Amino acid sequence: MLDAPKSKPKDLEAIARTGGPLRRMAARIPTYLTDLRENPAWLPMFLLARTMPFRRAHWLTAKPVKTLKTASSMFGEIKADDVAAELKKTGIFTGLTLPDTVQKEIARFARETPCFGNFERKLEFLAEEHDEAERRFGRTILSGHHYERVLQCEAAVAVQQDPLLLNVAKHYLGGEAKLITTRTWWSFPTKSASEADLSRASFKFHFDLDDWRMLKFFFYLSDVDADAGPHVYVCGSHNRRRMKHQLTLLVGHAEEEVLEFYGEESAITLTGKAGYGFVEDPFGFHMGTLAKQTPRLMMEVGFGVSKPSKRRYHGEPVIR
Ligand SMILES: O=C(O)CCC(=O)C(=O)O
Repeated sequence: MLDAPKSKPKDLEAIARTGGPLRRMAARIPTYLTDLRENPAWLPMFLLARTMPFRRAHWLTAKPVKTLKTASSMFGEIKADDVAAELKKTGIFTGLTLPDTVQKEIARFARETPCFGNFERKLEFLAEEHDEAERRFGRTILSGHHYERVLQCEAAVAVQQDPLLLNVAKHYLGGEAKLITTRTWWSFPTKSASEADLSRASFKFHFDLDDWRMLKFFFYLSDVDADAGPHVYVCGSHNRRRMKHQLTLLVGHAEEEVLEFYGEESAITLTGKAGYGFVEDPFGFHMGTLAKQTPRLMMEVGFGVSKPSKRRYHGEPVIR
């Protein structure tokens, strides 16, 4: 058998996992420039939405929302205002479950539809061929996104369009809440990830800054235990930020700095069976850990308050 390959330095996944902060920022410059060209209002958001005074001012502009009677939801009788109240308190709500048939159908789609490795369209392969793809492309492949292909999956579109999601988003973000992302992706365990990859991956706490106010629904489409790359969220970090983390362009910070400020007990590791779902304010610190044993399949449906960007709809960065 061939030796497992090591990542090339220009690989975005490798830079994100193992590059220094400046290298990580430099790798994102083409993406930032694209966002700026598409929507010049992105720049003030990018610079100011990380500071608490500007964020709070922006939250004051949220349009009120009335409790409307909506069509029935695949999630049952969950009340949007209860979810929003929990989100306001802790930044996360963990009580969502996809119906079995929906979860199975999206997982089938994701297995049978080729994905793009490490955010690169030229690394196209089926999830079951992951090991072979690493050898073929000579790369460590940690992720595989389906990008716009997810919209060919009726079950995934049904989740995206479920009335509970928009209703929760409106109750939390305000009446102007709108859909901004839909993506499915694999996180792969890889024999070729070095110990350094594995240990650095656990220092990847970050917050998202794609909009002034955001909300992300995540659904596991495979069973996720401690070895399958569980998502970690720091409760309460959505509305409190140390000054040092407001006055830097970096969004990723060292685990010990984050936990020292919010307390170790604030970090929750989300494990669950396929179908398990949760919704979080992604301004709170969070991370996806590296899958060690089994691949993780995840779906995200995100909401924001500004004009949606074409690029971020499926989480695709710009690579030059
Ligand atoms: O893969 C994960 O669990 C985290 C994803 C994430 O960090 C994000 O969407 O910002």
